[in-house]
Amino acid sequence: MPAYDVIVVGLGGMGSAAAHHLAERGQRVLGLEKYGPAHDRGASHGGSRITRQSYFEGVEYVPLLLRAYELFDRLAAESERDVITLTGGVMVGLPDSRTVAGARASAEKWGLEHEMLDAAELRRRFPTMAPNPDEVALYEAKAGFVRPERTVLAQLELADRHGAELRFQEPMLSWEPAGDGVRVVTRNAVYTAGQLIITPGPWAPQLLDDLGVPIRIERQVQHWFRPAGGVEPYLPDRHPIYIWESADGTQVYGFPAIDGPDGGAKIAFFRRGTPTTPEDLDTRVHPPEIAEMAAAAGRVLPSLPGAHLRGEPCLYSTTPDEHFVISRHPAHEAVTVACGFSGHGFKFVPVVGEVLADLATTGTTGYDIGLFDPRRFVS
Ligand code: PYC
Repeated sequence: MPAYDVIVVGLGGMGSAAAHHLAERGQRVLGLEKYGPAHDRGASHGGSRITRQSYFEGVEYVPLLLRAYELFDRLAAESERDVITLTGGVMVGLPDSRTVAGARASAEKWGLEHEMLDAAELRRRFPTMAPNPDEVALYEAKAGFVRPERTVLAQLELADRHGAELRFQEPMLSWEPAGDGVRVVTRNAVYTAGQLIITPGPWAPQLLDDLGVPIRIERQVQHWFRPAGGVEPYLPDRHPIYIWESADGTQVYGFPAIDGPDGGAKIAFFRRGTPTTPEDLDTRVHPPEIAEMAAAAGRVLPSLPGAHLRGEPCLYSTTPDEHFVISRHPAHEAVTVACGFSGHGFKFVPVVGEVLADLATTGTTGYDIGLFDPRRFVS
């Protein structure tokens, strides 16, 4: 009999969620992580990630989001950590932009509470914002932000509380099928399990090469500015999260000043990443990047770009269609994979953990994950 029911490789957002759900279900879980708990080498750091329900990326995501909201609340209660805050949020752009029209399609399909605001109303409600006269916004009160590092720590803590064995600084070197299960090799040991879950984050090209999914690892920079006009209008009790698509398709996204007057307000480009690998990541942030971000920020929030307080690169793992990959491995019954979250995955963390626990324990899930099948890239 294998020593574990399930080994989870990669304990970032998705892997720590899977370990938590599996351990809670009474599975014998081993979690392996290359670095330390809630490290900053992958895609689960930077203090905040947007959460929202009127999802412009596709109506298919909404049932998962509704469940993720429930699970974030449960995680907050069980871990006594502040992992989710609702500030309201606006999706801004031309009425037929992907950001606005897509968000509206999801809101209408699923009956989500929302309001459509014209430019004058957007400016009236949120005086920091300077829309062009032809731009509109979808406002939803239930948008806000989640805290990636706290979420990972909470999930690890609860996994541990439910009996998972979690080993850090212990990367998987290789795995192979063994009987009905798997054998996993690290520097320290050879482990056996009935099931393996691989949640590799930006190490997907190395660890899941055989999936045939062309995932691009991109360096994206998050910037924190001290608002030039004073921080008060940016405090979270009066400022929403936003995603703003300009007429040329450029999208920026940002947050209120969630860490108080001295922390600044975070803003970033949604896309625009440059290809990299986790090992080659350039962690410096260069003056032209700051200038480009300040100019884009100033176009939509003229009082935001005061002093640049800091910049932090993070890694996106982007699939060609920007939809996730979540599935049993097509060639290995004992292996389940989740990767390619394309910069918009963190808000799904607890529900992806639940789906992975379903797949590893029963081979199926009640959620519709057809959109995330890796075979869509294999002709
Ligand atoms: O999912 O809301 C999001 C998001 C915006 C930019 C990166 N992620």
